[in-house]
Amino acid sequence: MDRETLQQFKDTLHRYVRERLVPLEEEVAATDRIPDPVRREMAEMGLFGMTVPEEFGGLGVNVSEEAELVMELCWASPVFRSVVGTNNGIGSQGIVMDGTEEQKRRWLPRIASGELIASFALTEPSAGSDAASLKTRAARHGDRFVVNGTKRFITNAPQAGVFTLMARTDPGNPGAGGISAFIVDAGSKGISIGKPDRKMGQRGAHTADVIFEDVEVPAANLIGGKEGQGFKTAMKVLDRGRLHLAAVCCGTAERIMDMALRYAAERQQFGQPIAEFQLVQAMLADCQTEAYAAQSMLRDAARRFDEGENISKEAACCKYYASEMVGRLADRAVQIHGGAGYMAEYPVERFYRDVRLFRIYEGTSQIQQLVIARAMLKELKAKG
Ligand code: COS
Repeated sequence: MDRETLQQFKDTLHRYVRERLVPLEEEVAATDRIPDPVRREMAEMGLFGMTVPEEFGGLGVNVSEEAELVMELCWASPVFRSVVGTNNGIGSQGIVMDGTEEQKRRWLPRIASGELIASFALTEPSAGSDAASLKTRAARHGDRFVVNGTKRFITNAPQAGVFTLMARTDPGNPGAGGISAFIVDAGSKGISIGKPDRKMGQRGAHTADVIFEDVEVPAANLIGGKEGQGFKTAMKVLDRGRLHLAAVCCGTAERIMDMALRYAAERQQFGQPIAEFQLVQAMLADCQTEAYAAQSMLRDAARRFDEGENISKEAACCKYYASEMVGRLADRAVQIHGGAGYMAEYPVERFYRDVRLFRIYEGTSQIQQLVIARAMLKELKAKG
């Protein structure tokens, strides 16, 4: 995307988010539902297919551009981003990165247009952080696989049209090498979706169990046509997803900071705006400094990804730092609001709950630390 087009797109999003999405936040939180017209408008803007290559009907943005657009979108409640999040991120990228030409042609255009919602089905009741221990089984029978198992906390599952599914094709290999990735039509016989989970926040964004009972998946839907590659596909998808998530955290942080700053500038105590007090200023300054640090990390890692560098370690650093950063910002913003910050009347209370998820999903902070430290040790070994 050239600079001018990107800037125009950002400007459009900037207006759309403030004029259309922010006024809907309360309603979405109260009804736990994104209005259908919003989904349609997002589809018309191309938001479902930002990261899908142009030849398959998407906008084909690189990670740097994706980060800028996602930061813009996340001025509004993060649940709006969630509508398009999986189609651009973990739901589609397995096909984009490792799918065959035929698989890309068949699935990506409908994902890019928003006709199909793409979900990522990795986590299971007994396999969360230890993703390689997953038990869902895909047993080969000639030109098809038969899938049995349960996936848990699957984002956008209730709306999903297609799943990127990780399942064990080699029962003799209990580790990462026994796992394969599939494209599964959500309408396949034998798939049932659990009731949407009741969550701490993020009302309007839905997660649910997905249960597979003797689901037949054509062998043509094995991503890349190769068994045993599914864990690596999932890890690559998560590397990119972690940069996307860091952008979500950075965008949300800007909004939270704006709320804190405006409140501090308006709220009078002891005869003056509380923003005049140095202890409040310290909190504001810490918010700004950390938000800037996270954005700088993100932009650096995104550029290096776009230049073809392996940035697994940096993506984990970004997701780790940005999600912890936005948690600290939300906490300070509530503190600056004082009693009002604890009241549902002020949006900062909702944001405080919403951002708590970012330190957990797509790899907890502890998993990011583990990925970072392992990479450091590997680099040391390579240096000798
Ligand atoms: N890119 C490509 N390949 C990768 C990779 C990456 N980022 N990370 C790991 N791999 C490969 C490894 O190279 C290894 O391949 P070989 O056996 O050929 O060497 C294989 O995958 C297994 O890797 P590893 O031994 O590191 O796997 P572990 O079981 O130790 O697990 C962690 C690694 C913990 C990092 C992984 O399970 C993980 O990310 N867990 C969190 C999962 C998660 O984010 N869940 C969120 C829900 S999904 S929204």
